[in-house]
Amino acid sequence: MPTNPNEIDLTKAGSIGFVDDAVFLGGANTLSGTGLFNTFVQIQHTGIEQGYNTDAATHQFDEKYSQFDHSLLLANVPIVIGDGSNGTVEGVAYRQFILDINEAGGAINPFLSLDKLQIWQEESRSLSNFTAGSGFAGTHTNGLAFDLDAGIDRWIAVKDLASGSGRSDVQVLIPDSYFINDAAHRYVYLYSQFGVQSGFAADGGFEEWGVTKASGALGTTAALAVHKTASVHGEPGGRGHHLFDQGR
Ligand SMILES: [Ca+2]
Ligand SMILES: [Ca+2]
Ligand SMILES: [Ca+2]
Ligand SMILES: [Ca+2]
Repeated sequence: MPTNPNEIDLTKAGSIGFVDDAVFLGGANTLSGTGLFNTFVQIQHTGIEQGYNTDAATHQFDEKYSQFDHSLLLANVPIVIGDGSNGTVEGVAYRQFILDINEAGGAINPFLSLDKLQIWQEESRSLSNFTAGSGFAGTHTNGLAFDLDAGIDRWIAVKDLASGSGRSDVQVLIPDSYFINDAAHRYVYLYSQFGVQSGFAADGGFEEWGVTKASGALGTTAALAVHKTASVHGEPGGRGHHLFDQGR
C-alpha cells in the first residue's frame, strides 16, 4: 500500500484522503442517503485505462460509449455541506462525485490505482479531442476546476469494496469554490486514468463515475441543499452520517 505523501490509500472502508481542500472517502457506506447512482461515464480496458464524459459521437479513449456516457451540467452535480465529520469542514459546500470500480477477485486483482483525475469546465456538451493537462483542442473554455496532480504527481490506491449497483467505492468532495458557475463553464468533463501503478492494474468489469441525483431535475438540487442544512443544524449529536443523509 502507498506510504508517500503523494500516494493516498483508500483501500479500506472509512479511509479518508485529502488533496488540498478536496476530500476523498473510501468505502461501501458513503451512499447511505439516496442510494442513487446516476452514471455519466463508464471506462473499461485491461491494464491502463482512461476516459471522460461527453455527448460527442466519437470515441477517443476507453469509454464504453453507451447511454451511460454523456454530458454533465454543473447544476446537476450535487452540493453537500460539510459538518466536520468524514474529513469535511463544517459549513463548507462541496460538489460530490462518486466512483464505483469493478475489479476481479483474489489477493491482488481487487486493487486499482487512480492515477489522473481532472475536472474541466466547458461551454459545450459534445467536445472531443482531449489532451490530459491541456484540455480540448480548439477554442473552448478549458477551465480546470480540479487536478489530482496539481503541484505534484499523486495517485490514489482504491479497492473494489462495494459490489452491486447504487454503491460507491470512492466519494470525491471538491470544494464548490473551485468551480465557476456561469454559462461558459456550465458543462463538467471528468477525465480519469487508472491502472498505471504496478500491482494496481485494471481488470474485471468497467469503472463508472456518477452523481447521486437524477440529471435534469433542477428543482431537486435546492431541495436537497435545504434538507441538508436542516439536517446538520437540526440534529447535533444525532445520527453519525449527516453528510450523506440528503434525499430522505
Ligand atoms: Ca465496486
Ligand atoms: Ca486490479
Ligand atoms: Ca498522477
Ligand atoms: Ca475494472
